[in-house]
Amino acid sequence: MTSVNLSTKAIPNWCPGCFNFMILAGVKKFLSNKIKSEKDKKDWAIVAGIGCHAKIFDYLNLNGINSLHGRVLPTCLGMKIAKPNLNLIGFSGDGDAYAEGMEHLIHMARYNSNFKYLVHNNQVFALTVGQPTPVTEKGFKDKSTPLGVKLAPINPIRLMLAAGASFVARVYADVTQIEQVLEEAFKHKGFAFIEVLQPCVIFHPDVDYKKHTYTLTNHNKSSFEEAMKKASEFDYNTINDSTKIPLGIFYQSEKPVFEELI
Ligand SMILES: Cc1ncc(C[n+]2csc(CCOP(=O)(O)OP(=O)(O)O)c2C)c(N)n1
Ligand code: SF4
Ligand SMILES: [Mg+2]
Repeated sequence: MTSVNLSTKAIPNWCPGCFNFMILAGVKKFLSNKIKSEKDKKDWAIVAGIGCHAKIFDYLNLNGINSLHGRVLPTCLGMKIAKPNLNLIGFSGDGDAYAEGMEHLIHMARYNSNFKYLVHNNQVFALTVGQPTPVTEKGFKDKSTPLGVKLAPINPIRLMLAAGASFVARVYADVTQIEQVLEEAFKHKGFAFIEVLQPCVIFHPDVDYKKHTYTLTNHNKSSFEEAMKKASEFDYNTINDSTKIPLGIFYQSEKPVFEELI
């Protein structure tokens, strides 16, 4: 552990019980093992979008850019082109990543820039009081959509696999899971897509993902077909007694890194 101060003076103002607290704690635990002195901090940076997830930017005492909604990925890419050795983590919400930022997400799988990307998926636009996003389940109602969502959600894990991402993982908003997946992601050379199931206790409170999750074991993460098969087990739409949500690294492969090609 380190004596480096990773906390800013800002007091987190997420709702009591918000799982963003777990993500923050997991990220800090990971960073505290990597950053041993104040001087080391210059090698690290963070980027966040706009939303509840993005407040993490205010609480982590690191350099970076609090970017625009949906623009975390091009911001990260620019930073990596300017400083290829920077250890960089991007933070998005599901709205940020899969709605406003969708086009960047697909291209980043192709570019394979060497940074790590956490998507806090609470299946709603939480900061703007809970409107549905592209991953909200069919039938979900709120004031903006009183007759309920009519479309099935996208499956971001399948999408990232199809787009050619070289590291595709999903974890629950749990301190140890976050720390461990970041550890693996930073060993990976390239873009690491990590989705975090992060229940929003206010605007999407009824989903008990956790009791349906299980950890991928004996899974061949170099097999694209295996990864697709596992990714298809959960459709982000239905949660019933037989629902199973696999967690872990679905897929990992080697591929050229954009900033090294240029
Ligand atoms: C281009 C743009 N569109 C819309 C908004 C309004 N807006 C701010 S936060 C937000 C919701 C963010 O949702 P998500 O990315 O899922 O993050 P969460 O709040 O759920 O963590 C929206 C729609 C904005 N700031 N900029
Ligand atoms: S609205 Fe939801 S995501 Fe935002 S701080 Fe509250 S519980 Fe967390
Ligand atoms: Mg959200």
